[in-house]
Amino acid sequence: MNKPIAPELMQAAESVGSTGTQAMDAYWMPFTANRQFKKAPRLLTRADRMHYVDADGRQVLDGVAGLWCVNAGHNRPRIVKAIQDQAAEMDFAPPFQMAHPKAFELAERVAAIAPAGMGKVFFTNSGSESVDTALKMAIAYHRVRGEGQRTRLIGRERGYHGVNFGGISVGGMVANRKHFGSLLAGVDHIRHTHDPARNAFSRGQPAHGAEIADDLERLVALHDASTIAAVIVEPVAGSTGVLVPPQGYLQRLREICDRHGILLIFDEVITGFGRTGNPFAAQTFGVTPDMITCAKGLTNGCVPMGAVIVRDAIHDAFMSGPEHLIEFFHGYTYSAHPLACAAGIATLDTYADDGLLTRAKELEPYFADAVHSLKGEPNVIDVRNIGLVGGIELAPLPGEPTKRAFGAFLDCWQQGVLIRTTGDTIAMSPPLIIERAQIDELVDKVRGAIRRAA
Ligand code: PXG
Ligand code: PLP
Repeated sequence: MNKPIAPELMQAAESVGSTGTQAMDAYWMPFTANRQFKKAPRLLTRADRMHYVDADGRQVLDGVAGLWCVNAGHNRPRIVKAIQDQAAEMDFAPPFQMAHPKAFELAERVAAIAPAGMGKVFFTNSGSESVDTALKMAIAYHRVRGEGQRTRLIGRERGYHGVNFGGISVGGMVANRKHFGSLLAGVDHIRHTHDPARNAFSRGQPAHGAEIADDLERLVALHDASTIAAVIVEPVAGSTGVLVPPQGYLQRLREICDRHGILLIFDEVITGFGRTGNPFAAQTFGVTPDMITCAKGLTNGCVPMGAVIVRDAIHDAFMSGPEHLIEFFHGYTYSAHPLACAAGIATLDTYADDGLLTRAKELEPYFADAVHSLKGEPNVIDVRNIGLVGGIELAPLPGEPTKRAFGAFLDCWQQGVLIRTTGDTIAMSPPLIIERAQIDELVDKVRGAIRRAA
């Protein structure tokens, strides 16, 4: 299914012009070393299926699904056409006290693939907005039930929950927090699950660490459960370097939350839409949360969109006051944007046509063999995998953390492969349409880069 990029596309890419002529002063780039980048820019100009084309006309194999989002691969005709048609039919519809049919249709479609009992869908425009929406919803939920003192939010060390104030407050990445003042009040964190001493080079879920979930009991003892609204965790932590939950850990977290009336939120911005071999990681791990935050793969990354998928009972608790009153004072101008809804519906159609929401399960053994073949390469201190996600942790260069992995990233880029690095971990999360030969190509080029980074 992955044909090489057509010659006419290649030609068009070349005509875009390389990096020399474009003024680059005005664009302040996100999460980027701006000055370094602008000295040697890496520009992408086209994409099709498994490949990008860069500004010099080179083909680049996409090893990260853009940024963990293009799960069906690039430039899928059905999605392209849906967006084009929608743009011509209706550009925008106000989402407050008004709606359009595709918003309802997409919500039904998302609910249909969500875990049983999670039948309500609130739309946002990104993962960060989904997270802040879910946190607000959790606090408001307790309030409408008469437990307004449950306001505390619990995150986890090494968590990533986007960049808005709620998300960085419950998040656990120091660089994303330390510059931004006092953050939200009333937040605490449970321990992360990364335990290389016991779990290095585990295939799939590590054997050790279910008991780390008991750290939530420590916070209950400290704050009292009656003050805690919700716990938010990524089922698989992506941005902090692919941390797969230990066997039994999520079950234990669920039990503790249930015992204390605390809501459990799974942040599935990365794991949603097939990444772990099921529509959601909740299904892969057999644990149903109270809310799922998602984004990215919801529209195949084609139009910004996120969502919070909610247990029916939580939604229903809001539906108690007078019918003419707004139940939840929250929403975005672009919630359920028509272009995003059209893209989302066509994306789910594409996933269904190609069997992509379960394809990662079929490919997992092959992918696992490939990434674990990197064990023994220089400075590889851990390999982690689940579904179509792989993390390769390298020993940092002495005194220069992140540099070795970033060197490998640049090396891969030169070889025509796009990967992601975070700290000294290389992350791979290719589009779910990847073929076995392309897994080999991806891992072989990463192997070469790791050897050269030694
Ligand atoms: N939660 C999780 C678990 C995420 O992975 C967000 C929230 C925020 O989503 P938005 O759409 O606001 O970016 C994310 C996003 C990386 C990387 O390289 C990962 C993300 C974003 C940027 C880079 O690991 N994940
Ligand atoms: N700031 C101002 C002044 C606004 O009027 C609005 C929305 O109306 C916003 C921020 C929020 O924008 P959005 O709904 O796109 O998140």
